[in-house]
Amino acid sequence: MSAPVAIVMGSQSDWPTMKHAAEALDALGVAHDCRIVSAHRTPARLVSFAEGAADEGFKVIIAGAGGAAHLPGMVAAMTHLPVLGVPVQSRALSGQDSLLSIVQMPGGVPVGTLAIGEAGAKNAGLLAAAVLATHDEALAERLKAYRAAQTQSVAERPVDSN
Ligand code: RP5
Repeated sequence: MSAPVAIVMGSQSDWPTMKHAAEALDALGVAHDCRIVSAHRTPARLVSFAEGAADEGFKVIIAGAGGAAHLPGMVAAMTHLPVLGVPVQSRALSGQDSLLSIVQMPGGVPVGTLAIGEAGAKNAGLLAAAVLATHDEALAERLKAYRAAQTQSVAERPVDSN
């Protein structure tokens, strides 16, 4: 069976951020396929991926990019699958360029946009799992256990770290 989640990113340089989406999915036992798909450097690969994503068996796509981050919107334009966008933190503008590029989609072609950087990537993985869990009771139970463990890990009082 093919992986239900595709994680695509515009560059190898996005991987240190996007691997947090992969790690969140790993923690929940959700298979995923990670690929570099650049909207401007590999446009033919972008079209091939986005047009074929549903036929490949993907159910949710996570797309991360930085700067003029048109990748998530272009993917969303060519598939009916839900697309979760992750703004990668850029050097020049700290990811605010990425965020605005991804979040400001005109009405009609949605991209569900997460926070800038690692937190956004992690939450994209968790959100993709939550979408899949609506039709997968075992995954829903793993997601509940993940959240319960997270709650348990929070101490009631702070301690000195040194
Ligand atoms: C975007 O340009 C990528 O998503 C990346 O965040 C940014 C910089 O890419 P590199 O120059 O590091 O390859 O396409």
